[in-house]
Amino acid sequence: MDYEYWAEYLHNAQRQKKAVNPISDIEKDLNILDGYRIQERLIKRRLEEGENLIGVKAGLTSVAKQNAMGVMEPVYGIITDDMVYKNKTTIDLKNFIQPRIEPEIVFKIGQDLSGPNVSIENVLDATESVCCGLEIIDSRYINFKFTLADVVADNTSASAFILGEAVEIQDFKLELLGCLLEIDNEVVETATGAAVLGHPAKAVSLLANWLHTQGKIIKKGWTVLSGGLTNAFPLVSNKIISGSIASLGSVYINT
Ligand code: OOG
Ligand code: MG
Repeated sequence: MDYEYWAEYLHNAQRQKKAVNPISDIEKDLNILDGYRIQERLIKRRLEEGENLIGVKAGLTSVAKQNAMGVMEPVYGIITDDMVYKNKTTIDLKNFIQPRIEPEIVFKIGQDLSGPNVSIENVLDATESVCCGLEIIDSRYINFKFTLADVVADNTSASAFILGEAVEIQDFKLELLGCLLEIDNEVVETATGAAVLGHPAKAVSLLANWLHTQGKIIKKGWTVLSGGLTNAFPLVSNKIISGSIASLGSVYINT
């Protein structure tokens, strides 16, 4: 399989803001490892174009998402500085193909975190701060239709994210924190931290353990998106979207 070809295929779709057919339509045997090989090449291109890697993201970590997408396993992607949008600003939807938004608990890692056997406690010990985040996902595939391997190749639909104020990790229980997603002051989705694998730090631990199998670690200073707590909500223009997490505060954007 020509991984470079498929990386270019997805890279162009993103640059031209034009959704494409899933790779698995052509590559019938595409598996998850192929997906990661394509993702690696896709990211390499973005870094060569001047973006900087700032962390990683977990996806499909909530039951809501797993059911919505019909898959069971977490998937992982890379985040870069180009994906960061400022809190309380207006987002131009022309920069996206079919954006959707989801609230997430985001970790700032203060010490290298390497597998195997990373536990929730290890993650919390290595965490410098947490914050409320909104992730904008934007599949490069027509109508968000893909297999698990396809979405891995597409860097797990990573597109943009907005971070709230960093909060030092204290003795609050992340799994108990309530979360609201509001559009024009109307609550459209609710969840608790436990919606992500029972505890959002679980997603980070799985990510560290998976990276270990690839000879990689989660590095000090990285930002880690632990996965959408709710279903993702389609973004349309002229709305105010806010995500709030108890004890962590709120993030909002205008479209
Ligand atoms: C894949 C990305 C999932 C999350 O937090 O679950 C993700 C998708 O749903 O397109 O970012
Ligand atoms: Mg997400």
